[in-house]
Amino acid sequence: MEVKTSLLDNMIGVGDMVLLEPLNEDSFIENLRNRFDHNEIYTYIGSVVISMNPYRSLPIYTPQKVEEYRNRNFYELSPHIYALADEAYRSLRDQDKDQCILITGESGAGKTEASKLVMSYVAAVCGKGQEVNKVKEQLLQSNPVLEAFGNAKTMRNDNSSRFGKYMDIEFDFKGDPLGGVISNYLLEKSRVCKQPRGERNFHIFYQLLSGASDDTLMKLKLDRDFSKYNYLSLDSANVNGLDDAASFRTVRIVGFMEAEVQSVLELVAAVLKLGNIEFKPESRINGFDESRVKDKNGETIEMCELLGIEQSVLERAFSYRTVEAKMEKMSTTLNVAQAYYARDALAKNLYSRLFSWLVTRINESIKAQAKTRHKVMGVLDIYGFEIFEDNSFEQFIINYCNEKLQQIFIELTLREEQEEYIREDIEWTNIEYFNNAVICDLIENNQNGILAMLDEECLRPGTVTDDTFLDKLNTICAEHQHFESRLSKNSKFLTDHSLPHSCFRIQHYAGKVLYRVEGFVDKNNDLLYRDLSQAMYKATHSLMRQLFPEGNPAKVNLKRPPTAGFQFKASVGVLMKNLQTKNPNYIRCIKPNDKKVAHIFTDSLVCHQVRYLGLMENVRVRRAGYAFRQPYESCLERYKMLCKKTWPQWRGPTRDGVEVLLTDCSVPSEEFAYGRSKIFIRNPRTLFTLEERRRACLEDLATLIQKIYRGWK
Ligand code: AD9
Ligand code: MG
Repeated sequence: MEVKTSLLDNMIGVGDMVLLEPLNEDSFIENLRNRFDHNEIYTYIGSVVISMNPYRSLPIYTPQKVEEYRNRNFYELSPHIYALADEAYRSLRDQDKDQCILITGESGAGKTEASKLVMSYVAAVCGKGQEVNKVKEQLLQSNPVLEAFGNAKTMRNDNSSRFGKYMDIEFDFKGDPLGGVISNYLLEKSRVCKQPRGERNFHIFYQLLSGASDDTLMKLKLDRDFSKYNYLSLDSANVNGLDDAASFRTVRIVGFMEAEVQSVLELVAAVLKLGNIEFKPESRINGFDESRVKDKNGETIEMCELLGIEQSVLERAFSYRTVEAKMEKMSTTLNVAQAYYARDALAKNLYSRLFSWLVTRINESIKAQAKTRHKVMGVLDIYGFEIFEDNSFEQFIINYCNEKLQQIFIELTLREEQEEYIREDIEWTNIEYFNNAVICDLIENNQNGILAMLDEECLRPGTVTDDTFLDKLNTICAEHQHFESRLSKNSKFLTDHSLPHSCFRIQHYAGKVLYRVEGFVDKNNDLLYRDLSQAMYKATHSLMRQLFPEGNPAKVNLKRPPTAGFQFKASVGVLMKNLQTKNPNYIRCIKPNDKKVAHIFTDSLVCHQVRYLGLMENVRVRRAGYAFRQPYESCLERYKMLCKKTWPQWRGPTRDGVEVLLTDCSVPSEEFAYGRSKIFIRNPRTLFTLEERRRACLEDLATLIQKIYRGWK
């Protein structure tokens, strides 16, 4: 007979922080460290999984492990991300509840890896058969291609996601996967043209140049040498542990047609070529400098050949710009700086639109066929909170998103907890903790939030600069308790003269972040001169045309497109609404050190993350209530062997059976409460004791069976 191992077996430290005695920050971190040192990277806070990044591959994701965790109760085995995935999948399949897996943590903490582990676990345990396997394969294969185009090496993470991703996996009533839908959030497109020191451009550029065959490169008119391309940073072109050439081969197998792959790669090549186009001034009689393409190495010609654009059309778009005032069109010249600006804007737009197109195209191939979807599991893997020395619009957006996620964590954990107590008629006292709604409001309030003011500034006629935007913030946000700047005009307080000029600081839930306003207006505006989109629309390359629909002269739309901030806020709003309808499962990822190496656990770094993730508060909430709850039927079924009166069969209401059972096992009455349909147990230790007794019982039974068996022989 199989003897199951329980959570108590070989336990290093405590597997559930709820059991920690005494509970304080030091003991919390000590427990994490102790477990981390013994390769136990997962620890629970009730049903929340804390995941420490081991920075090396551990043998804990084998098919045997999958089998071990399959169909087992959450607390039965030692903490593992598979236990959470299993629980979520089973509630979806058996209890008809839509689920979402929310993975949070800072850059490099292991969110993307965790999301892939959850997906591969669910793929391993759900449904079988040729058709189902094809669906699973397609879902899993979407990862490498999105990572190639959307991830890059940063200082914090060699494979940092530079976009947010949410994936709904759809299931039928049996729990077989039908397909999926991916939503992507704001790609950090500034990286296409410029990367911070020590960082790289998106992986695909390096993968293409190192992994493609000579023949492919020749067709794309590309050179294998990274140093030939202005847009590729050289100081960290080769990253330890990343095999660009090998990754390129995996990227290619995603279910695209050969012609589509070719056409995507042509656009990637076009971006590289764009970066090499240079400009020179040409003086005009009236004294203005006008920009001209300086084509020493034929990059412009090659780019035009690749895309089927007439060279004169492209060159003109880099020298002139049509402005429309009062319905009249006028042509003005671009100087050299403006031409470079236009070139980079085109490269960024081309790349980010290509990325969105890829997501749409992948969605077409993974979407559920005909059958109606029954239940959904959403997996959210979004860029982590970022605090750099130099923080710009991108960090502001990323951190705003993390504020929203924290908000939903607060709302859902508390709401879920409270609602259940009310539903089950259980007494409950509130626990106070910091609610970050006030910071979300500072950023997103429709009237005077930072995003609204940025939009107002971007749309205002007259001279608009990053400094006028900061002036506005200084006037309007001056008195907000989470906003600081050097010069808050109206403010009687919070003017911090130690802050640099042109900066403002927000006290996020995760810490203070200083933002430099330079580039905010421009990045939010995200302008692309119409002359350029019209030039792109004239290309014979059909994907290129598709990416610039506004270039169609027949569809001249004078309305300006929504700003980047506005779009992001709207899509985050939709995401939050979607998440709120689902049952949340949390994975809180922690990064053990800043060196990206195994075996090092830096207390101060971990402590900071524990604080801002609100993990201590999480334990307190969990401890104040009941750590464990189970429907009467399952509780009785599982433990009835511990009591003569309930074994082998209890006749009567199950609630009474559970009462008889717990009394018989001498569980103190303050340890549990009887809800309408469930038993609530305050301390997981009680549960572990029951589990241990049950296991001992099973062992006795196993010995007995063996004896009988031997007797027979
Ligand atoms: V970011 O916000 O996208 O910059 P993530 O997604 O939180 O970040 P990621 O999952 O990419 O971090 O993990 C960073 C690296 O840590 C990975 O590339 C792995 O090398 C390493 N890692 C993370 N989790 C595990 C794991 N469970 N086992 C082994 C891991 N290595
Ligand atoms: Mg990631």
